[in-house]
Amino acid sequence: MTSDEEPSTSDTAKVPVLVAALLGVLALLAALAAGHLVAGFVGGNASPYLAVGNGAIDLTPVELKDYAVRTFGTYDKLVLLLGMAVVMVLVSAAAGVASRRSVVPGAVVIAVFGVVGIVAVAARPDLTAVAVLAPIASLLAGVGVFAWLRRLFHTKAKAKAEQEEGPSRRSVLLAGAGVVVGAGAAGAAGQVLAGARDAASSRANVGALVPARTAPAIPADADFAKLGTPPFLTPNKDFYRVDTALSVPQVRTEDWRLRIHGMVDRELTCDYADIRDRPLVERTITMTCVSNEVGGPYVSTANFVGVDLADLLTEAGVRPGAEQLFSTSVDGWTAGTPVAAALDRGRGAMLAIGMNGEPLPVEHGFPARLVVPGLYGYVSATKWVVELEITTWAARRAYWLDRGWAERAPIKTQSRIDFPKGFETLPAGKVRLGGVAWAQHTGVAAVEVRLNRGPWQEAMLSKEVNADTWRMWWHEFDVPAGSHQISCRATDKSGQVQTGERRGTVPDGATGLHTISFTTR
Ligand SMILES: Nc1nc2c(c(=O)[nH]1)N[C@H]1C(S)=C(S)[C@@H](COP(=O)(O)O)O[C@H]1N2
Ligand SMILES: [Mo]
Repeated sequence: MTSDEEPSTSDTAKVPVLVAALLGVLALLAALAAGHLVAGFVGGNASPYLAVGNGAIDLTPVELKDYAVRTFGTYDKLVLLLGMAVVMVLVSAAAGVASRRSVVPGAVVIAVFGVVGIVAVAARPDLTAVAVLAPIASLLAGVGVFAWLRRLFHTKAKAKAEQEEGPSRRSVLLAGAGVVVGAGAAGAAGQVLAGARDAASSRANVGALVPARTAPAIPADADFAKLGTPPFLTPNKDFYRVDTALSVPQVRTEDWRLRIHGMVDRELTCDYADIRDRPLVERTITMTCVSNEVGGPYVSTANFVGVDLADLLTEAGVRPGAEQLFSTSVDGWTAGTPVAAALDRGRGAMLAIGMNGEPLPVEHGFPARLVVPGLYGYVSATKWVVELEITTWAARRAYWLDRGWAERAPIKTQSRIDFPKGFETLPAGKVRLGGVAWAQHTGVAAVEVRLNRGPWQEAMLSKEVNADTWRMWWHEFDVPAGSHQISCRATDKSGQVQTGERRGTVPDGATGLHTISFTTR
């Protein structure tokens, strides 16, 4: 008999350490599952695990966030969720062990988890007050299951120690297995229930969004996809995605409202029908993220369908002195756009509801988002948008501003080499290279390339679709065997040549020339 099982006075009979740890983990499982089940009724994003993860993202210091994105790329959120899971399992196991003498330490740890969950859910602007029922269910299930299982296991240990008849080994194991099965069933039910109420089913009912004014057809020579550039229009599934949402906000058209207020003559509130029943326009626009490194992938092009932001704002009547269009997403994320850019009809800022012939995909902001040609997404492209406040720069500060990014951020002229790939080995002789360039709102006039720091040579450009979209380019060099380097640079239609000065993405977008190395033999 180990000292762990040493019989002593009544309630100090201890279960083995591993069993004690398992009790903590089972209680955690029950808690998460109960929360997930209730979230199925009150809104999927109320699931405490997701809510805590979302809260963690908002609280994460910028340096750590940048590190996570750099290190894990688009897996950063998965890594966060897994990391949270590991920490929770370890803490729960430790709590179980700490409770070998008394139920109190474990119950306290579970209660603390519960309170963190309640705070995280209550802090989510896209959830209503009933949503806290989910973390409350977690708390109750966690403490309840822990106390119950612990009592069962400890009674058994004590009976064994005192060589008395206690609960059978079988009933104790069954209780543990029951918790696992019950948690699985509750979790799955929550998933199904949330799925039935999520945005996808609402989106499936939207039907065709037929623009009154369609965008000009994309000419066949608008890209060099056959050579290796991206296709001119990015399919929705390939369109880059950048947002702070761990779980995609689920907004149904029937629940969506857009409120326009602040420095306006009359407040407006529109529902989905109000927007889709207007004459819709379609525009081909290339969006870019300020976090795109030189040569990076966060740039894509789509046909957006929606209404002119200028029309909506003019209906509300923008008052003199207004500077900032402060837009808010259902998940609380915010962006600040110059009012002048939103009102400028020549720019064509939109409240978009469609993308490439479909309703907006849920990840891209369904039911509605902003798209402002020529401005980086973080200052213009609010997804799941629910509020437009007309205000000043001094009155409101948008999400990324307190995290080191600039107040104004027009997209910088950039060009990228898509082929050959960096460090590729090719046959010596004629080497074809190509890629994309963008200078939104001014337009790309030329792309030049150079081999091994030689003279700049002008590349062949694809047909221009409009000044707000990217242009593809290609060129050919005669290359002897050896290792080589190529760079590209774009010139916009105002004659401005893309700067070669290397700067990082913070505070207002990276600059520098995309340069790659390859070998020929
Ligand atoms: N609600 C919300 N909208 C958002 C963001 C966000 O984090 N949350 N990110 C912005 C940023 S930084 C960019 S670049 C664009 C990206 O839009 P996409 O994901 O559709 O490509 O959305 C913008 N809109
Ligand atoms: Mo972005």
